[in-house]
Amino acid sequence: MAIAYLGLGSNLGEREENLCQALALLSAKVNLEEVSSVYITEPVGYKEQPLFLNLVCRIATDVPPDELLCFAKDIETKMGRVPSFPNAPRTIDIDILFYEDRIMSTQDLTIPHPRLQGRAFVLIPLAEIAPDLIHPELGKSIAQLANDVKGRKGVRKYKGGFDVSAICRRSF
Ligand code: PH2
Ligand code: MG
Ligand code: MG
Repeated sequence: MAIAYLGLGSNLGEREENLCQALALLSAKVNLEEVSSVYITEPVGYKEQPLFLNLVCRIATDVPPDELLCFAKDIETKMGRVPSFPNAPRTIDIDILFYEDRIMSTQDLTIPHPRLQGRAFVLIPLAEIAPDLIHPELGKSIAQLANDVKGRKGVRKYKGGFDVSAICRRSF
């Protein structure tokens, strides 16, 4: 099975519940292996919006990247996300960060995620569960990237990780 890392974020509605529900919905089709702590993070890009809750997770799956993207988008839609402007507030965002050490780009999907190296809200949670993972294009570890990234002060731990097995037992 392939190992992939996903980044999740929510800044509308019941943010913690949204993250939990998205993980539960993901676990219907992929094996949820590890989930980081939840971080409260200042919005990057468009600033005039509520604080985000962010986390990352590691999954194991036979679902190929393009299908995984469709699955993630379906969950976003099911959870009430409506199309808006880039960086707009959202009930849930699910991004594919890495898929094995695959480097690929199509119209809809670029892996590794093209902006992750500049995002403390991704790198800090990722460094918690995968510090030694090497970015296949940059040749640097996640620990190094997280250490060097700007905006670290805007990312604070909010609560410890969810109980993965409890999440997978939940149904929505
Ligand atoms: N997502 C964005 C843009 N800005 N800022 C934070 N703190 N967290 C996010 O998840 C986030 C963001 C676009 O997906
Ligand atoms: Mg995103
Ligand atoms: Mg997205």
